[in-house]
Amino acid sequence: MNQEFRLLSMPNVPIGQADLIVLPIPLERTVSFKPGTASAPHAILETTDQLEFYDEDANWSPFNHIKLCVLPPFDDNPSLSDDDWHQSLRQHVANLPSNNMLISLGGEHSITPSLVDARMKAPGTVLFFDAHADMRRTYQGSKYSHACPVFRLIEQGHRIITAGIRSICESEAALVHHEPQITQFKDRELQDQQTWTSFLQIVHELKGPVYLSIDMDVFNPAEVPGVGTPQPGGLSWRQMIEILETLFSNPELMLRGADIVELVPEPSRVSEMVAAKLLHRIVSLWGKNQGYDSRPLVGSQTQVDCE
Ligand SMILES: [Mn+2]
Repeated sequence: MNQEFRLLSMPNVPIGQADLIVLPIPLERTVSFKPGTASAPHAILETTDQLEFYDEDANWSPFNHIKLCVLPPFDDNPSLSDDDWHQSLRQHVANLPSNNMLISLGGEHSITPSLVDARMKAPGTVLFFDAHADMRRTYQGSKYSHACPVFRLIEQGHRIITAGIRSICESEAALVHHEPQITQFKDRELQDQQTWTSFLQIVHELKGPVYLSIDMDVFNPAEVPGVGTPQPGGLSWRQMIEILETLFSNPELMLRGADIVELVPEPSRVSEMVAAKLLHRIVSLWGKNQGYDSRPLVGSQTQVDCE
């Protein structure tokens, strides 16, 4: 059965009227440890039903002003090769209206380069949160592995800022050392107050087009156990919120898109709640950054009875 996907149970406006597009991409081809990320987009959207419309930190209800369209999932097609499937994803995303915000829900991290390629034609900056370096040229025979997206993004000519890294192989460490396009903040470095402050400074001053990619394994697994390849250590929810508040406090920010990837739904459902609230929080902070809070009350929330 192909039921319509919704966020916070809100009806979807036609795509041409949407301020915000959410695209579920349940791709799971190259998972190497814990399977299950294909069910993440549905689990995240279903969990948004348990959120309040109101952002208790930013003190507003973003969807009073923002019109939303959750698209049907862009499904895997096992008859397509990796090359052809990623090409079809790029084409699909390039055909979407580009004057609005796009947030994609993975699915494995290999989707990010195709999304970036479709949304950011000129070289820009990818802010990449991950426990792993994800910089292998190929992994287990595939350049589309979830272990390779940063390498693909470098090939596309973007500047990469990675943060939260606590698992990296020798050749990746050498690449970070030699490749001026990469700026890396390891997880332990970010625990140092001075490094944390300089990281936030860089995030605050990003110029030109920016794409935000959040692998859920960047979080401490005590807060988010449901990921494909967990690692000890990691960011807290509150650190992530501070980073996002810093990113969206830049009035010049040109965010071209965002993704939340690599969630594996789990029995406690805490992990999908974190991802759902993260999605809501990105919308809220982006919305305020774009001035939606002073726009008319015509958002998708006005179509639902909240009582
Ligand atoms: Mn990753």
